[in-house]
Amino acid sequence: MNIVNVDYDGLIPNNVGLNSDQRVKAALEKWHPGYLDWWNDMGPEGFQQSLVYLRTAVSVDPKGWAKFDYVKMPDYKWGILLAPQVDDRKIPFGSHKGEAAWQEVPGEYRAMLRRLIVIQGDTEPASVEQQRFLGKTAPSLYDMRNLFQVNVEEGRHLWAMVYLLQKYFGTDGREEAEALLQRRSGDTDTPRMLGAFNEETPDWLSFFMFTFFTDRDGKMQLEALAQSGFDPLSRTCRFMLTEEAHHMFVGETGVGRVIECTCAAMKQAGIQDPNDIQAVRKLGVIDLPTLQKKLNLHFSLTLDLFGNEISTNAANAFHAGIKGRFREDKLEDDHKLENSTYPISRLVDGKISSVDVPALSALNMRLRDDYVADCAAGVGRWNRVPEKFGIAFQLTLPHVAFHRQIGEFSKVKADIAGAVMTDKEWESRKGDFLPSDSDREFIESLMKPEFEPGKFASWIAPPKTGIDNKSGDFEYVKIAD
Ligand code: BYC
Repeated sequence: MNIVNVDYDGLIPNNVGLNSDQRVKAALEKWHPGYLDWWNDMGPEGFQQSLVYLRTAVSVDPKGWAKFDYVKMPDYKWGILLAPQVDDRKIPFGSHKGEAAWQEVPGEYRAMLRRLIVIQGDTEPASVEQQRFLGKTAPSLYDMRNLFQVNVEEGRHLWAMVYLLQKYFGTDGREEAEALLQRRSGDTDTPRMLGAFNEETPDWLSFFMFTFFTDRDGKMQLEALAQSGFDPLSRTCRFMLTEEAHHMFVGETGVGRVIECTCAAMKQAGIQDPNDIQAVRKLGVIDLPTLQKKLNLHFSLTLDLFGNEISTNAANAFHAGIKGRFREDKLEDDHKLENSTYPISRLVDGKISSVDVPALSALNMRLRDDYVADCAAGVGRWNRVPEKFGIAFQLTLPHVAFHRQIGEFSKVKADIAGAVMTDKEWESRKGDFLPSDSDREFIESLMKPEFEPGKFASWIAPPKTGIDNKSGDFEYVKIAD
């Protein structure tokens, strides 16, 4: 079998030799119709017959792994692709550090591994469900195509997790694979597993913020799982990360283009004060303070995805060699952490303080700190745009205690600078920090579709370059009547 190039002959493109694994092949072929039913019911609404200029993974060679072509989304080739196996790979951390990486599930860690794979798998279809109505208000065909690209790849990431469940977890794996198609984002009876994946993505600014912030949690979690001593999980996540980069590109450039459009319109209209919200909104663009509120919302929702500050689950997963740290292989310490400490923010006597705790129990925070640093770098890049236009406004990340539902800070109300406040103060000031109903209505009023090739809605600037180097007026989606 050629591990780099993908076998396209069967129903399920793959580089895992499915043809010689009849049991798993049959299980996946049985799961396939249910997946397609889910995609047709819960995938992008109104565009299933349209031809979309999509990239499909045809190889796992980093030098050239994708091809672009027009595809109807239900005909997309959702395949199973693992990064090539590293010869003689060793478990890089935890109590088994230095032992040969596992090619089969170690019995004692089976439940822990299954849980992590199921949680990861659950987020993928959830995001498709959250974004299913956005096509109808796309600000351009370019953006619509990017949305659908993200959606089909999240679908593929579900396949990636389902492959692991079907191949390595027997009957329970099959049951979990079925359940992944049953849960629904936002459903009161059968919600998705993690909070942020049950929120709505009601408009395109939310979509861009989601792909910047929440897909970046995806990156961090996948990086941590890519370090896993369970080699098939590591290889799966490594290839998923290749695709994930584009999702964050969509978010970062999407928000960047919104800022660009706002600043250009302000400059042209001679508006100096970014806080003159009404004047800016009259230009048909999104004012920067509202953008900041959207940022506050998505950042805080995403922080919850890192779990609790002190976590025995995280300590056990690291100790077991199942889930590592961000870029574990680049860190220089003993990779066991049994005698180390790590500083985390905690509430002490009602005040937020830094406290040293055992490093093993603080691994969620370690990953979250790496995440915050990664976000801050992106926000810094956004801030170059107002600077370029000479507009005195800088976006900032709110304090980690702001607007939290999980962990230490869910017990208190804090403002964006991290000052603890009473419930009453919070009620009266939350509209300063988070989008209010009228902010939401304003954004919604801008969400008018622009489906003419090469044209863009009033509130977003065109991209610097096209996808696959296509020209500005390229018809990225041929919309079916
Ligand atoms: N919502 O010990 P703790 C992506 C639960 S995004 C609800 O702190 P742990 C993507 C927790 O399950 C990446 N419940 O938990 C992005 C536990 O419950 P049990 C997705 C929550 O395990 C965009 C209890 O609280 N991948 O790929 O250390 C588009 C105790 O908590 C939440 C992963 O997350 C929450 N937010 O940390 C598409 C990787 N937080 O078991 C895709 C896999 C905690 O005691 N998951 N709880 O009943 C993990 O590594 C961890 O399970 C978590 C939680 C980081 C999620």
